[in-house]
Amino acid sequence: MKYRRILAMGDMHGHFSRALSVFRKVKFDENQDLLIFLGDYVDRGDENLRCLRWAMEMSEKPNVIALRGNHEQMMMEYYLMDGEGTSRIWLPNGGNLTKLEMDTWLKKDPTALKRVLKFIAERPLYHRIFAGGKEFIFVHAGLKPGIALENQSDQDLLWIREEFYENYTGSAEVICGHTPIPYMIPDKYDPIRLPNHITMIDTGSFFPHGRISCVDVLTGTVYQSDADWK
Ligand SMILES: [Mn+2]
Repeated sequence: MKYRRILAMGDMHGHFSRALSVFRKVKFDENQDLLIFLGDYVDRGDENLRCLRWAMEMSEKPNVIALRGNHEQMMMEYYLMDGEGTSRIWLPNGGNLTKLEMDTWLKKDPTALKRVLKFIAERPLYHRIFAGGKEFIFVHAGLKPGIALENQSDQDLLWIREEFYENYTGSAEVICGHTPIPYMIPDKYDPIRLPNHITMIDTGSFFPHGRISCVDVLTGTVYQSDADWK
């Protein structure tokens, strides 16, 4: 299918009003557009479950793909692995706020945990598409250079940073979240495109002046939440 726009939305991190702010501007047309969420719906915000449940709802639509981020990975391991894997680092990395919301929800509806964990487990770790004569790869964190997409480890797809940014030489355009732009360039809240075919779109949703960004990769058009939204 030929899409009118191929849209990628970056890390939300529990800032639902910012997510809604950018989504309204995008005016997503579910019959003509493709929308890919790059993961990290939860943690560090004050409406973590609203973001997660919105992603759950949206992912039911045929033209929406919701990837898994490392924060969903930590959350899933926290509930399933009893102190193993990344489960211990979830709470100190913003999971504490999500956990409080989960506790309240699970008191009211104990069956919700199963649905949440199923949703996270079913999330793809990347999405590849060919459009306009180009190859696009959407992924939360990035790719390990020199390794075929199919052979990438979950660890790299969810967590990699500098090794990818500095050494990636592939011809596919990679669109990723994961590292907030203001960590790389202070006070910058716009997506950036590196010379080696990498577009980074995590514009610091949990920063006081942060934004959530959505990019149409076919044209480079950028949509963003209002700078002063709440
Ligand atoms: Mn993130």
